[in-house]
Amino acid sequence: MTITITAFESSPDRGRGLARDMRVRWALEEVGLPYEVRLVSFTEMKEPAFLKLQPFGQIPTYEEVDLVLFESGAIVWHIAQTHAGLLPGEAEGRARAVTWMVAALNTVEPPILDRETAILLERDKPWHAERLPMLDERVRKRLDQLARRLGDAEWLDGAFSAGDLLMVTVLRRLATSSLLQDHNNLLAYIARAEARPAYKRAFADQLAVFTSRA
Ligand code: GTB
Repeated sequence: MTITITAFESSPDRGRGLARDMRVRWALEEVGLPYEVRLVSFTEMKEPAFLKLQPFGQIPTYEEVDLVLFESGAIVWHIAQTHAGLLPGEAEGRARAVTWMVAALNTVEPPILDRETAILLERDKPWHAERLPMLDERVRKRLDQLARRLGDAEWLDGAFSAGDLLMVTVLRRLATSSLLQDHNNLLAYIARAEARPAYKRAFADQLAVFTSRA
């Protein structure tokens, strides 16, 4: 069974693992599935052939025999559901891990994205300076809540799960800001995840796309 995913041919993050193919690569590495990567340009992503795979013209996509998936969360969930290593065996533990997957994408990521979008695309707007502190505050609130819940635990709910995988990829988007600095436990949580061999393999592979062209 060949699995093929798509990733940016030229990622704006220059291989820092911030684009969403990183989640899928990492999940595949965690469960030990081999995969191929098809690199796509921004132009290709908007062409009809790609839109058949991903109606919004975005990476990542996932192809496995006749199955085509998009949405990084759905792809990670599919991988986690069909292979051991990313979800607990018992039903309640699985449901809690899925809850953390959804929390990462639905509750923690949106304010982080709003802030990122404002910084990248709205700097020239007359209201930018007034809006940014409000966006910072929304992120801070989520980080405070998450840090309180994580406490001294290693992972969000027992053993490492797809919930941690998604949460860490979301938190990493704040790496260039100072917002994480107030929470040593979140910094340690991210570092613990980044130390996993599967994470390291996934990171190295996506970085190689950039360094092989530099
Ligand atoms: N909800 C979808 C999912 O989770 O799969 C969102 C997919 C998505 O946003 N894909 C982005 C994309 O294809 C790449 S990951 N954008 C091109 C477009 O929309 O035209 C987002 C991203 C891009 C770049 C960085 N970076 O350079 O730091 C970080 C994150």
